[in-house]
Amino acid sequence: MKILLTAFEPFNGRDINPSQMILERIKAPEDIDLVKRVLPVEFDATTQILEELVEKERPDIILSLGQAGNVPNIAVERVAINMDNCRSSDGIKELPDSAGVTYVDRPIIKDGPDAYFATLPVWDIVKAVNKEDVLCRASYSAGTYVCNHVMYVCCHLATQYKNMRTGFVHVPFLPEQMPKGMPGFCMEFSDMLKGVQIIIDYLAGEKND
Ligand code: PCA
Repeated sequence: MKILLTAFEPFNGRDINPSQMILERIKAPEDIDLVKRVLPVEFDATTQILEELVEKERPDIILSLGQAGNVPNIAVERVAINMDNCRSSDGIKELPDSAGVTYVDRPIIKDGPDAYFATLPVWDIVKAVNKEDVLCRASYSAGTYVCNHVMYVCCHLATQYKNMRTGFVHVPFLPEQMPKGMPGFCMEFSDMLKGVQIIIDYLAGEKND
């Protein structure tokens, strides 16, 4: 079995992205071909990279990782929506992607479905991680930035490559990423890494049962 694991480069002026740090340290389970790829935080480039990677590697599973703050838990995303949107929810600020591109309410795939659901077993993953005392929850929004974009593109590809399943996992802030003096949620790196390794090991074992 082949698993494609993706993560993201740092973005928004930060110098680390824990999703990339996790990807670098994840160990391939026995008998699993684990292909790793760090993606730029760019809408258009990720679409092309993923299309080419999937065509070349033909993975059975794509698991994508990214970072999202404001929660204390690992978040297993259930839904990706057909929308790229760089605008903050108060309508005031816009965060261009790392290529300088700003999209507002733009469909990812013209005439694509409004949403796709993750095709990996979200509840099984959530239970497997919590069982080992790492806080993990299902999430019903991956946002509208490049993480949601990647999840949507992977779900769309999974409709073309019928044996391929895909899902997305957000990890929270690391303690050192927290703005000084501001209350908020974060998670130790060792817990994030443990949680994602549990997910990979679970997916590797699942098909062998
Ligand atoms: N998080 C961003 C993009 C890259 C990342 O790690 C997001 O949630 O869209």
